[in-house]
Amino acid sequence: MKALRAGLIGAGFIGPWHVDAIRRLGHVEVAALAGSDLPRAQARARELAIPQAYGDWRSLIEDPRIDVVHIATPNRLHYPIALAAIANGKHVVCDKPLADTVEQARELLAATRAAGVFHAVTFNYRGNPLVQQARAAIAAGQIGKPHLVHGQYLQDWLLHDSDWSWRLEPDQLGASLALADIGSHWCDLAQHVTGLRIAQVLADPVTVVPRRRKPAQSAGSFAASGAGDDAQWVDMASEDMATVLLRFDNGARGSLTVGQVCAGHKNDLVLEVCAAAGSMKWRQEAQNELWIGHRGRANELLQKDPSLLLPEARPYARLPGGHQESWSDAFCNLMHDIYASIAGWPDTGAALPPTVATFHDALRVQCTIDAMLDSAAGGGVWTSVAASPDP
Ligand code: NAI
Ligand code: SOE
Repeated sequence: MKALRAGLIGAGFIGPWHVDAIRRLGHVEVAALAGSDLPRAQARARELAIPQAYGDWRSLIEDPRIDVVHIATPNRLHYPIALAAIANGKHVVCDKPLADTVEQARELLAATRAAGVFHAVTFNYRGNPLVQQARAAIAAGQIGKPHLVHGQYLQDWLLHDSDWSWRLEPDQLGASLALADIGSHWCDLAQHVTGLRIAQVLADPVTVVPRRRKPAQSAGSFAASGAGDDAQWVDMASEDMATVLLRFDNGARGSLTVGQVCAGHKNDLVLEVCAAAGSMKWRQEAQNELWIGHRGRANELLQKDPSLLLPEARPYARLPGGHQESWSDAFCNLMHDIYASIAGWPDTGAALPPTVATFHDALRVQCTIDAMLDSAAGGGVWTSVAASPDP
């Protein structure tokens, strides 16, 4: 494979996991990092052993040595950075959500096509071996035609009014909180696993914590609550919880509950598909198990074990049975497929591995979240998801 050089923009929580996954591949160098100011970027680059630090993302995307730009900044920066990186001929790996609006996501997709660069969004839950097992089993007709696709994505790190993050600041987040931040993962996963498309939605978002104390210094996601005496009360504009009814393009019905104010749920993404001949359920917090439900015999709990998986899923289980795989292993699986695709680009374009969510997939998710917001703005009415162009 051609030796590639990656540059990371934004090195908070997820950025270093991009670096970890890239490094585990062994043939890609993480050559530069950009942060919001130079001294902090230099300190972070030292911690992560990255040779070059920039205090401005524009310098990184203008660096001719960089082949692939990884975007791991707050959401509102994804669009301008991705657009500029594409214009500079870089391949782009953007964290989710791709953009703030459907129009921006469409523009980014069109720009990648005009520039001929590789594009991916890290919908990383696709990288789990048992997610790929469920996908392959459903595609092979093992449980028949789905009629119900339902689940949840629940967290509790925003339960207290003293919990704070840039995700609560509209100028950094965008129009939506829970739906865009975690609902986006679920919508991608549900469509990826079933091969169906969410066609219509009826959404009921709500802001459970209407006012929060913004600390002078933000602690970041999943940090313990910590507003001190100097905190300012701020009114919340976005939803921290939502229930959504779904209609899929094959007539299947569904529902999604998202919430970041649900005590005890840390990163609790659950997807269940009920179909004519059986059901399947995968839970992120128990990611090494796949529940398979039967009508006429005992249910099964498939433990992750490469020797028991379908050929399509087996490569994603890197360890033997009984050796648990984790969130970061799934992230690495995704990065493996991304870089294998980039190495063969543009020839690989027509047949990307299933784990690779492109800007096209991300646009579809963006249209879905947008339809949910429109549904709520219209008073809770069924709303069609706008069509996205063919891949
Ligand atoms: P974070 O707040 O921990 O990190 C963001 C980083 O971006 C910080 O280091 C900040 O200094 C930096 N940054 C801010 N403005 C910048 C600028 N102008 N130039 C360069 N760097 C800048 O946030 P976190 O949790 O890492 O989220 C980042 C993005 O990744 C978000 O879009 C989020 O939705 C996504 N994410 C995805 C995950 C996944 O599972 N795929 C997991 C966590 C986050
Ligand atoms: C916070 O809700 C967060 O870090 C999301 O931004 C990620 O996308 C999700 O995977 C974990 O939780």
